[in-house]
Amino acid sequence: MKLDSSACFIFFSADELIRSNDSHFPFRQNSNFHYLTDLDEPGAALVLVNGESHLFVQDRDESREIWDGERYGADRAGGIFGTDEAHSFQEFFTKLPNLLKGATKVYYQLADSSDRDQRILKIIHESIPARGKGTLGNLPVYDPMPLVAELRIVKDIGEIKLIRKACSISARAHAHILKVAQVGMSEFELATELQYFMQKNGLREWGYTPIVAGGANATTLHYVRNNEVLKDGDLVLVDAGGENELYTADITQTFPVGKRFSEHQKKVYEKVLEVNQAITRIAKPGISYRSLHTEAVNMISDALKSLGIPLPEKESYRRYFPHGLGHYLGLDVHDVGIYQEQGKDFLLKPGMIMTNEPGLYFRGIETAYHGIGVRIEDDLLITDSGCENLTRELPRAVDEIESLRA
Ligand SMILES: [Mn+2]
Repeated sequence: MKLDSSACFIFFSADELIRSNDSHFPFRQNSNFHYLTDLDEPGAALVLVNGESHLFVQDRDESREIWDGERYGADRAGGIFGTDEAHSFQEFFTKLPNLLKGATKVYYQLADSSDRDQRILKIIHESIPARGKGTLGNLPVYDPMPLVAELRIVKDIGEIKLIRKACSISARAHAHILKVAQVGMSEFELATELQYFMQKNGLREWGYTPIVAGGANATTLHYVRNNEVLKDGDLVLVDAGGENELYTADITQTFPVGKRFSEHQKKVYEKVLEVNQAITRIAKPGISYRSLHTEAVNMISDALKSLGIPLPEKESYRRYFPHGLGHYLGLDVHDVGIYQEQGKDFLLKPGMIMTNEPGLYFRGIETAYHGIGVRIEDDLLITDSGCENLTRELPRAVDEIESLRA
């Protein structure tokens, strides 16, 4: 990645979000801001310009800290987070004009906060005279996202270590609920069993809203109500993962609420598992995500035919497999990164992490499989020669699952 030294990069922390009245959602830092600073406070900004880094943080304030806890403050933050300068966030908009003086372009993500956009665009506009008589027009503003995504798409050793732990604990949490799920339990109670195991083993937060979908609820791809009762004879689909220092796992398993799969459920499950396992065998550097997706589509189409489902058109499989094979994984569950570059497929490289999540869903169509939804999702780290399944501690075979359910 080539960076223009006269560019000025501006990044903001996430804002706190109100849940109800005086109560906030748990604070979750903006992923880019965390990636670039490691600072997990709200009310902060980072400016990179002229080869220097400037961090802006909340002031120390005992009257607020008594409610919300200790803050770093500018005096300490520079040393802790390794920036060249640290300032009070109160001074951000008064210091920005000076920082912009030698800049020829600005990287700032517009439309994240309209209030912030207006203040920054105003400062950019007002900087015209300060940039000298040869200046005409505003500094151009670019989205920093493509550049940051280019950095984030390949994980370094430290990041892989964090994701490996998130994946391992989450996989074992899934294995745990294979043992404790019961007929008559609510979907949210099962989510809590999973969360209990994760938290007991060191993952504090979900990486995304968990999906616990009994029976036909599994055919709603983003079912998050999780408020129904698990019934004997149904499958339950659980898509959930924990976060380790903001890096998340993303795992889905599907298993019988009772002791055994029905014949129809088992057929569907085994077809999906075959696809999942085939992808794990072939994922490696130098091939594209798209080619893996195409392989999955071909296998799913063959599977549907062998289940006796007519596929009159080329795209008919989409009714039963409406999503992609997977996505990149990292700080965001659907992590940043491109899948195509100038019309060409982007090729996998060592250090990239992607999910492998084929599924089959029988919704709204009268077949013998009506109401069955199965997804099997693992997290694959691309290595030098192939891939490593980071979530392999979760048993997948029908007989393993049935023996844990018995
Ligand atoms: Mn996923």
